[in-house]
Parts: sequence; structure tokens; C-alpha cells
Amino acid sequence: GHRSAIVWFTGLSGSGKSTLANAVNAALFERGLVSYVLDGDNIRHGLCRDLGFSDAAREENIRRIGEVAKLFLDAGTIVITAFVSPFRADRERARALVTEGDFYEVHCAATLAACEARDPKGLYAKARAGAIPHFTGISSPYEEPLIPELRVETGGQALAESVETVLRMLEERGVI
Ligand code: GGZ
Repeated sequence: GHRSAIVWFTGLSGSGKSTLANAVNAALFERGLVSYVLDGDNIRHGLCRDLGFSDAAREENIRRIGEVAKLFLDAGTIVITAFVSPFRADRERARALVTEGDFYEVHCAATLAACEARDPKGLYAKARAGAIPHFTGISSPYEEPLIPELRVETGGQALAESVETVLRMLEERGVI
């Protein structure tokens, strides 16, 4: 059996959060476990379509995602969230919504240099040119987790290795 849990990925744009979240989700499915990914594709285009990227808008974005994650937790799911979630206080607020031990913060710790070199959507180039205001890492802060449950070096290792690291952590914590 398994426990429900919130696995909260945080990291810079291009740090591999969504890719890792979806790969972990697939691995959990292979094991017969019920999990679900919340990311920009299914949240920022729907529930949070009214929100931009000011500090206040991000705070509200993360607040809503925390509440939705809590609902998935109550429904018995392993919910994996993949948002930049750059502010410590906002992440701590999401953590505080649920019981201690149900929330696993995972720092996708690719460096800014690695994310910017990769720049899969060309957003860093645009941000450097001043075309995207408040871009995380360039013109808006990213507050690294101080004591995340897990730190994954998504910039410098293969996806499969990162997936194994997350699964091992969930095993060690008795989630799966
Ligand atoms: C950061 C931005 C911005 C700004 C658009 N700053 O690489 P992506 O494209 O797919 O991931 C980024 C995503 C961030 O949305 P989140 O909901 O995860 O952010 S937060 O948790 O801070 O609310 C990026 C894109 O949206 N994007 N403008 N200014 N990322």
C-alpha cells in the first residue's frame, strides 16, 4: 500500500521540474500507485488564468495550488506539484495546510547558469533583453529552500537518476 502525500517541486524556470514530475508520475503509475501532476499546463491555463507574475500574483498562485494539493491529498492521491514557487513564505504556507509528514519539498537545484544555457523556451534571452518583467533569477528573486526534504541535482545528472533519487526518498519516508 501507500500513503497519500504532496511532493512539492521548486526550482528555477528550466530546472526540469515538470519533466521530473511527469517521469516520477509515470514511475508511480508503473508501480500501480495513484498519483497526479499539477503544473503550469493544467493550473495556470485554468484555475489561475487570471494571475500574472508579480510577487502578489505568485503568492496567490501558490496559495491556490496548496489548497488544490490538499484536496488531492484528502482524496488519497500522491500529488506532485511543479511550480517555480520562488518564495519561502509561500511554500511554508502550503506546507502548513497539511499534517507534518505529508509534505515533501524537493529542490530541483539546477543552477541559474545551467537553466539559462539550456533556455528551452528562449525565456531567459527575452528576460535579459528586458522583454519579460519580474523573471525569476533575472529580475525577480528565487529563495532556495533551506531544509528541503530532498535536493536533486537536475542540472548535472540524467533524468533517470533524478527519478530514482525521488523514489528512494519516498520509499525511505514510507510513502511508497
Ligand atoms: C518566471 C515565468 C515568467 C516570469 C512566464 N518568471 O519554464 P516555464 O516558463 O515553463 O516555467 C515558468 C512558468 C512559471 O510559472 P509558475 O506558476 O511555476 O510560477 S510561480 O510559482 O512563481 O507562480 C516560465 C513561465 O511560467 N514564466 N513569465 N516572469 N517564469
